[in-house]
Formats: sequence, structure tokens, C-alpha cells
Amino acid sequence: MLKRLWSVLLVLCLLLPACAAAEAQPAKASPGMWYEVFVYSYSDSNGDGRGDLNGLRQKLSYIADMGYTGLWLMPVMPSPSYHKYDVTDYMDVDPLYGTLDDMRALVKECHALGLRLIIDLPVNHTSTQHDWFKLATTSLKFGNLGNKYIGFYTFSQKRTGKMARVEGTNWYFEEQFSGGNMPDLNLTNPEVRRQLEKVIRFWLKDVDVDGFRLDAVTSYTDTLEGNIEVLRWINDTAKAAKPDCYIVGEAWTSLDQISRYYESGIDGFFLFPASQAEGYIVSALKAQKPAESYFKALAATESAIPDGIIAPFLCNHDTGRSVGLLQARSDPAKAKFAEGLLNLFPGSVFTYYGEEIGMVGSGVDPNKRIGMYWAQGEITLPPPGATRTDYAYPGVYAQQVDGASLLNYCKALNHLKAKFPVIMTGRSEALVVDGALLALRRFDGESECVIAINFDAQSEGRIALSGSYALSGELLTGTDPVKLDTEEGKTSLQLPPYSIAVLLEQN
Ligand SMILES: [Ca+2]
Ligand SMILES: [Ca+2]
Repeated sequence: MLKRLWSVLLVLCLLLPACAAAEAQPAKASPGMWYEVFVYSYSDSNGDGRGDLNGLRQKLSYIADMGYTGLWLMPVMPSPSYHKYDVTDYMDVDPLYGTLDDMRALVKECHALGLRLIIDLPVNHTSTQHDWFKLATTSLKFGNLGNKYIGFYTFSQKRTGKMARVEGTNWYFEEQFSGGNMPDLNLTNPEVRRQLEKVIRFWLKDVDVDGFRLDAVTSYTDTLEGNIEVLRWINDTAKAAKPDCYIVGEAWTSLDQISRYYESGIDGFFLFPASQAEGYIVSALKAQKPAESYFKALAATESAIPDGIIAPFLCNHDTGRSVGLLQARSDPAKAKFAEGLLNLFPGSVFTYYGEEIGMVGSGVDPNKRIGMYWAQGEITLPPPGATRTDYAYPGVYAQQVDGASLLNYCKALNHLKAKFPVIMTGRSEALVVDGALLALRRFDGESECVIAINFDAQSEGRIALSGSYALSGELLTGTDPVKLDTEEGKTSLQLPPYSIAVLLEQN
């Protein structure tokens, strides 16, 4: 008995340090279905024609009902521009959007509805109107080179690379973007990091947001290693403040490079190779052998990102909108099916506001960021500089009452993924890759399902699987249903054009 007690104690002693070590590891955020919102163009609550936080708050039940699990807000901090990527104060809200208290109320209501909320944290650069830059350049003008704010940026009397002149001096400042308005911060300066640590803690602890979207991470420093080091610092700082926060970075680059960025420990990076007209989704739809094209892209992505949360998307505020990319203005079936293909990638899929109703927009940036189309008479003013504001598909309210709308397809898709989270958490193995037909197994070690896809726009397809499966979900772009027959341990599946089926194996 005594011997037994000793061995129990010994086992406990051995386990305890291991448990403590496990607790010190930051909790991994879990994948979800994210919705990107440009507050300026979403919903107006005070009648000035521009969207605001209280307007967005009135639409949260719509977003939750659609099945999205989180929101990414493009920058909400004070800024002289309409897009607000050039911040003048990292610890406040732009008065056009509301107040910090409005922000706190928004976060609270998100959480009550089960939604997470992350905000854009654009720290590669500030506005030239930021106090740090004003203090630095005033000091340069007066020859006071000892001022600490000079070290917040990169100044030089020689113009090299991407630089702009400090007005009224012989000095130049580094800026990777814009034309003289967005000076790059020196993110290796410990004093800058002390300031940013305050900012990160403020939003996570005081305002209670659930994480950040990091803008322009490939421009943080001059090297990949340097960028990864800054990201690791941001990640450690944020996870220390809120262990389960979710951080997603914008590394607009190739899959190989994106894969390297995961070394920073950041939860996820946007999967740029899946997006836009040349990306995985549009390419698969155009391919001679669409099943092979799609599965190859999926397999390459999963092998490049074995552990992190993949963050696929089709379009965002910097790209042409999905219906234009797909040339689907008069082809809603194609727009639906493309959303299906995108959403069957594992990880956290991001939907750009209006994508779920097939909004269009391309060319200059403001065209890609026009007012959310709720209904005629309920659209915010276009951002300054917009040259085109047309809408290809009906508005939200009209699509809500149309069972065959793109909106209802996207809603069904989100709810299907909520029912089978393995679609988001798992990895893939091909079962059938044949012309326009694909069947794959999605598994995560705990659960699994089979996803079957017919890429043909016109013809139905038949897939034979060994094993007995039951139909557990279907995503249809037309009126014909999926048909399934099981006999003697074999399953035969009949898929209508542009359709997707989710199957569970029967024991
Ligand atoms: Ca307003
Ligand atoms: Ca930079």
C-alpha cells in the first residue's frame, strides 16, 4: 500500500512540472469564420451618411445570424484619411466612427452574441500627423538631433530607396507606402516597442478586443528574418496580455514566404495565393482538370502550413471584388460555388463585407470599399475618390427572403462548417481526383468527414466510394439534390452541377 502511494506521489511529481510547462504555453486560437468590415461603408447610425460603430452594432445580429464567428474591423483609430491606415493616435477611436465607449459597447455586444472582434493594427507606419512624427521633424528643423522621437523613424540626409523629404529641411524619411504621408516606424527601437506594448495591452485588456490583424508585415524591416523577429515580439506581447487572442498577418507574398512567416508564432497569415483572379479558387474554376488543380493547391497549402491556422480569402479591400474576379455578374451559381470552394479550405476563411451578397468593385481603392447594399435608400455615401458605385446583385433584405440567393448559400455554408468543425481544423487526403470530380477525406485526429465536389457547371457527376457513407450536408447551386446509394459496403454518389456534399462514414 505504502509502495503504491509512493509511486503515485512519484508520478505526480513527474507530472507537475510538465503541467506547469503546458500551462505556460499560450493557448492556440481556434479557427472560425471571419467577416471583414470597413466601418466607414457598413452602416450609419447618426445620419451623416458615413458608417460608424453604433451603425455596425445594429447589424451584429445579421452577422451572427449569417454564421460568422468573428469580425475584423479595418482601422478604427483617428486618422486624416478615409481608409485610416495612417494613424495619428493608437489609443483612441476616430470621431467619425464614434468614441472609445462606443467601441467598448460594440465589443461587449459581440461577445454576448458569441462573436469575436479583432481590429487592424497598422504599425509599419504612422501618419505624418502623429505626435511622434511631428516632434521628430520639429527637432530636425531646429537641429536638435538628440530628441528621442527622431529614433522612432528612419531619417537620413541622403535619399536612398523609398524616402520622402521632411518639409523645410534637407532630411528625408523612410516610407514604404503612399506619397509622403505614411512614415515607416523603426520597429527595432526599444522605445517604440515600449509604446506599442502599451497599445497592444490597451486594446486587449482595457477595450477587450480579441486580437489583431497586422498590416503590411513584409515591410516591417528590410529582411524576412527582421520581420519575423518583430512579429514574434508582437505575438509574445499580445499572448502575454490575452493568451487566447487571435492574430492574423498580412504577408502579401508567395506560399513559400508565407510558410516562413509562421515561424514567428503568429496564429495565421492570409493565404494570398488563393485570392484574386490568378489565385487557387478562380484558377480551379477555369482549369481543364479542375479537381486536380484544386486539390494540388489544397495539398501544397497544407504541406506549407502544417500546424498554423491557414487564412484563405478570395477578395479584400485591396483587391477587385469576387463577382468581378469570377466574371459572375450574370452567373450566381458560379459565385456560390466559388464561395463553397473557398470555404472548404481548412482554417479561418475571411469574407469581405458585401461578398456574401455579390457586391462588385474594382479599379481605384475607394471603388472596392463602397457602401454595403442593404436596400435602395439604405447605403452609406461612397468613400472619397470612388468613381463607380453599381451593384450587380440585390441587397441584403431582398436576398434574405430569397431561398436561392448567394446570401442564403453563404449562410448555409457557415452553418455547415459550424456543424462539422473538422472542415476548419483538419487536413486533407484525396480519395478520388478525376476530371471535374473530387472526393477528399478531411480529418483532424478526432473526427473526420468526406467532402465530394462536382466542378462541372453543366453536367452531373458520379463518384463511387468504398465504404458506407451517409449524406450529412449538401451545398447546391441549382434545384437538383445530391443522390446517394449505399450497398454492400460501397457508396455511389450522384452530384448535380457545381455541387458539394459532406458525407459521414457509417459504422
Ligand atoms: Ca455616421
Ligand atoms: Ca517598415
